[in-house]
Amino acid sequence: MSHQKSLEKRDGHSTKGIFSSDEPLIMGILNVTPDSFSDGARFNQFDQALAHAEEMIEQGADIIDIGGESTRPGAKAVSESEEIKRVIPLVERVSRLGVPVSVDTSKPGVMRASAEAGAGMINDVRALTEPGALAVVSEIKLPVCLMHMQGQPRTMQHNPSYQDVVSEVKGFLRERIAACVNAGIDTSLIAIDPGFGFGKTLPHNLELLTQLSCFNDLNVPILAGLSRKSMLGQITGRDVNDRLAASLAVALIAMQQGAKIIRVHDVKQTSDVKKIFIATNTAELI
Ligand code: 9MG
Repeated sequence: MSHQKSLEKRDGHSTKGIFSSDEPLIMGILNVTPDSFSDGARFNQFDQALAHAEEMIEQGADIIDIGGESTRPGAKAVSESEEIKRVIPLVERVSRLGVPVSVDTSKPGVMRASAEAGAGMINDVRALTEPGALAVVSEIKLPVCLMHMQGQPRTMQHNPSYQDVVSEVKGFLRERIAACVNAGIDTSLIAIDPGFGFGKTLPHNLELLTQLSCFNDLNVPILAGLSRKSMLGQITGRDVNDRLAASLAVALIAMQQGAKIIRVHDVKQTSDVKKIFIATNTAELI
């Protein structure tokens, strides 16, 4: 059965089965922060974002990840009401396009509003550590991705330090899975993410990538977000808009290590990588 068919439908929206796919899923990134648009007017931003979501779905996105607060190093926080204003109308509209919408947020109020607007998943870079977040996700019963971050976006790249990055990140994620289960969240609704670039140096990121398969024994799907990240610029010397080849290379490495969701900007090209990965991993060919 194809992964599309394996996605369950609830009230017209694909939800629970989001993590039951055997094939890697492509999560297309849709940022709705003011700096992600060519024009300042809000209605124009909405139209541009919607058109971008439609394009990514056409190109093979399995999930659209909508975020209204930048998590880049040095980024400023936004209020809950501003985040709701930025993302919820789009969540409502994009949810009708036939693929699950994930909402990249750490705020319980945004999580609840997203569920009401038809979102199919929560992507939390703070792994539900904000007060009230665990309770809301337990109540709304949406799949959730728990990401590791050392520090906070504004300062996280100042001096990241670990004794053993893989075991510390894994230990944190194991604890957060346990916290979710204690709060009543079913393990079938949980995914994890080591958080490439979130409070990590290049050697930390490389260790996590080359040992990503170590996270498989947490028995929940792994999400990997490496697309255009600065670690790729550090390796190749290329500017953020010139990191496609590097992003595709690390997407394939992540798939080969067992990542089940790949968060990317370049959906069309990553879809081809996924096809190559599937073709070289199907039983008939082995
Ligand atoms: C929102 N966001 C930015 N980078 C990310 C990453 O690597 N993983 C996840 N889950 N979310 C991210």
